[in-house]
Amino acid sequence: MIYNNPVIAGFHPDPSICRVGDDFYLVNSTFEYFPGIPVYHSKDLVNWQQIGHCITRNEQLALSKGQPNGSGLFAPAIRYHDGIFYVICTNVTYDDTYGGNFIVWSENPEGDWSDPVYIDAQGIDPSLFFDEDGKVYYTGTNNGIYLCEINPKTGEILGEKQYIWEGSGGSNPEGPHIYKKDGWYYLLISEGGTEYGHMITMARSEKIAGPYVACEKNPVLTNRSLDTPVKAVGHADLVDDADGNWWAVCLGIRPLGYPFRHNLGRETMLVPVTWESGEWPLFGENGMLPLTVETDKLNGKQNERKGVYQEHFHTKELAPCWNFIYNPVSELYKIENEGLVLYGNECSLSEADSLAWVGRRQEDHECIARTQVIFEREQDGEEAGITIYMNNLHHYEAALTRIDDKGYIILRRQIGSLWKIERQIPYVKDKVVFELHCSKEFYTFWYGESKEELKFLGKGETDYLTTEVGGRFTGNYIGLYAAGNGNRCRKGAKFRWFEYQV
Ligand code: 6LW
Repeated sequence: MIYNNPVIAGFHPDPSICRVGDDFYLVNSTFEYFPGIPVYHSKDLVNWQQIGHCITRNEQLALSKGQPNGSGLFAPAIRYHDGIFYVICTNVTYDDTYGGNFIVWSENPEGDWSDPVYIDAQGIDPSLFFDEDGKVYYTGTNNGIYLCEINPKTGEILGEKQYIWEGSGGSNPEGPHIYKKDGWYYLLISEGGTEYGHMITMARSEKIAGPYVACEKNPVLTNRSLDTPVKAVGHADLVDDADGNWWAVCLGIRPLGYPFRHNLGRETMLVPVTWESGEWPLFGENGMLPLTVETDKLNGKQNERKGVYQEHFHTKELAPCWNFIYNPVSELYKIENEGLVLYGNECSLSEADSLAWVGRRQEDHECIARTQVIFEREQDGEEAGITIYMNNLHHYEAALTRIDDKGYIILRRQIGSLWKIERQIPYVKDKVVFELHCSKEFYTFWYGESKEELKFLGKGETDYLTTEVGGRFTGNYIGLYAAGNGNRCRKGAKFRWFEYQV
């Protein structure tokens, strides 16, 4: 069969995977977005469905504000042992918000997951290894890779932390995972940083505490300096299938063009692996990951991405594809049977703070999003609309607003500290349909009373809403929002429906 990477499109970095019988489960990092740590399920490794999140309750943890795309939930790892799923992760905070490395666990991957059990261990990118003798080990990243024994239910560290490998000389040795095979302990890590120099390296030892000897073929997987459409390949996790074939998931990016800039974030890729007994694993095509993979080790067919995702906000809870920025504030949103109502607070979109904002990932370079919003504007400055959002300093939006007591539709673009209202069109009606066309070149906005009669509003270059221009670890979201820009909005903005079309 032939499949195309990514297997999970859009902002889905730092994947970790485990298998239980014929079922695969995968988690990703989510940084400042909530719910945190999505859990995906697959039976064939190429078609994935989201079945929930690990962090779904404000009481579980608080995400610290003010460091867009660079704080919050970093790389997680998922493991299964004796009927229990464990997810270990790091809540990176830069203020007095409580953070650090923690474990959540559940007997059911759909959740609910436990409250975090915090671990007295520094650094990021924790992982767990369940050894055959019943001992459980924590591997971590803190200026090198270290190991210690741990009780995974209490988080208690049971013994000394010891460094086991510094990597092969690349920058940022991180993302460690340990596997036991054919009498060897294999250590897999990432090096080179999560950008264009990213690579996977390995070492192995007859004892879990080492000494670890590096694979002479390192890096075992990288796309650096290669003419391939997938770049920055790294942060991998190995898994075998029920037939004994080996695979790896990893992150990769699909830049827009040249010079390389990417707007969808780091996405989850699938890598075929050959791992003969007693040998080192061989990844992809001679250690390179192609965009399209042909393999006789998988059956079935990869789902088409073409189609229209329709949302009518009829369910009591938002579908799992919808996220908030930071922990949600309940009075800022309500689902009523006729839609999603957002109550704008005093914040504006350019503030790294809790907003009346609900978004879903842009997963495709070429796609269309549309929504109908009803918003009775009663005071100057309040607005509601649709935004393509990298972070609080990099976004374009079309909105209903009120200026000098008159109703308008505006198109605003913010790129860093520069922002401008590109268009301001008198519009007195309270109801409007906005349409956002996404392409590799432009984000183009349209408006009208119905989706059949739209007028051109304006556009902005895609290049300026990319990680290389203004982002860090996340990808673009298509957001629905209401903002009071200094005052709380008098009325809620009602989003009747939303469509995402590829
Ligand atoms: C993550 C590190 C990395 O913790 O980027 O791609 C960091 N690898 O392992 C944030 O995603």
